[in-house]
Amino acid sequence: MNPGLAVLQARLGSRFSTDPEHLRTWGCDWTRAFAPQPAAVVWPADTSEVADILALCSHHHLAVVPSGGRTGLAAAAVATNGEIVLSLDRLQHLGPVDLAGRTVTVGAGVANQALQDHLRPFGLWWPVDLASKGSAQIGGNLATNAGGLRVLRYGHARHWLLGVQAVTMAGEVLELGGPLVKDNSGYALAQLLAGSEGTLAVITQATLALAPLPGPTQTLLLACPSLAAVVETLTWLRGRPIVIDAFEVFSEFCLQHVARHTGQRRPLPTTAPWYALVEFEDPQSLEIDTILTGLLEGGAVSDGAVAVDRQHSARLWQWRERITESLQAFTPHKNDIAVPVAALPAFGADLLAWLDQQPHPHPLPVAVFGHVGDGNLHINTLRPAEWTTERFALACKSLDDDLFALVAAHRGSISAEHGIGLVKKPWLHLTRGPAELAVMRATKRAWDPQGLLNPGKIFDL
Ligand code: 2HG
Ligand code: ZN
Repeated sequence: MNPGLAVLQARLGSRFSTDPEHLRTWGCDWTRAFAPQPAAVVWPADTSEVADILALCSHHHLAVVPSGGRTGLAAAAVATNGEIVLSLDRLQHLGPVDLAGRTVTVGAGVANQALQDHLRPFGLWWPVDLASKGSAQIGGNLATNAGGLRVLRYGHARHWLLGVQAVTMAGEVLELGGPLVKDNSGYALAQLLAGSEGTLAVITQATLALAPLPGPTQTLLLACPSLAAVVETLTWLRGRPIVIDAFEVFSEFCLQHVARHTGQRRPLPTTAPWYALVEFEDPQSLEIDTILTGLLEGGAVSDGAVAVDRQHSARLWQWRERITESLQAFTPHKNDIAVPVAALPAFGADLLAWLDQQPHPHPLPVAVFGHVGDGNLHINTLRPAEWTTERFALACKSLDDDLFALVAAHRGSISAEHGIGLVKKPWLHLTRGPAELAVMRATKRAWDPQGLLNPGKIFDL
């Protein structure tokens, strides 16, 4: 056994665990394709303890996997190989809200929802809005550059990051950026950590930029005959004098799963292959009914519902927000791809034609949903009950080869918002060139020369 484990245990006492239940729970995220096998889990109390632990692990050559709310879908927070899982759960500090600068500084372990609750009395929020907001933590939101439901209007987590306190694998505490709105002095290292998936340094605290809470909004659920019609609808709406907060899509197949899972009554009297869920700021100058009539007359929308109050809006959102949980029982193989928004109709047609070609008698059921306004689709392949996990994994691997080639052909990305982690690593070269990958590897070596921090994630060295 590595002697570093005994030293860690002696230092941390009950905040060190090798309990198999703890190893299983903290050793993985929402992905299920990799078996968690960490050596131990540690729960540091503050940044200086994170620094001590990392210095000690470096000294004893122990690899470390940083762990937040564990809601990731790319296995970036899975410890498969005897690593120490470093949980940020205890870094719960919620700093005072700086109203003049519209910033707040919080611990990495603060849950996204807890942050929003802290900000609401001030009429502010951190506009990274995730379906998993109850568990997902700010450190993880930043480390994965989380996207979510409002990227169309606000952008990814990276856009709302002013500074971080982060600890390198050598145990050095870095203060990168801070409440300065303008700071053009050299490389933006805090921004580099956003999306680095815990491979460069461990974020322990972040200073976040805040936005005013959106005013009253309107929610529309629209039925569309094709993915092309969904994009046409987006284009039409973008030509109107309205501010669109979200523009989401899901297929009839997804709707059926949510209906079965939640027992909700269908939202519209008619069915359609696709549905768009749209939210925009209440337009002062335009009647919502005028907008719906315009959409129905244009032909890209076959039916629609306007939320009459907040409860109705929340019910409409459930059709989109509860898709992931309603598919969970089918151990879905997940994909998260993006193409330029304008390429979505052509990509969608190719995607559907390709799905149709899959070998029968076992065409795999596929749920397609996502953030159309960002050109981002989630493609979840469901495992038929009679298929073994191995057979399913093999089939999905070969489907992924084809799917990612299609994505690359449409100048897309193999990971729009979930990251690369372990899951997408084999395909990164399809959309990132050799020179770019070489710079990424050199960057990793500069931050973590021993390669001990979240090893094997994004790429191999
Ligand atoms: C969402 O948009 C999440 O709901 C999860 O990114 C996507 O479950 C998925 O594949
Ligand atoms: Zn998503």
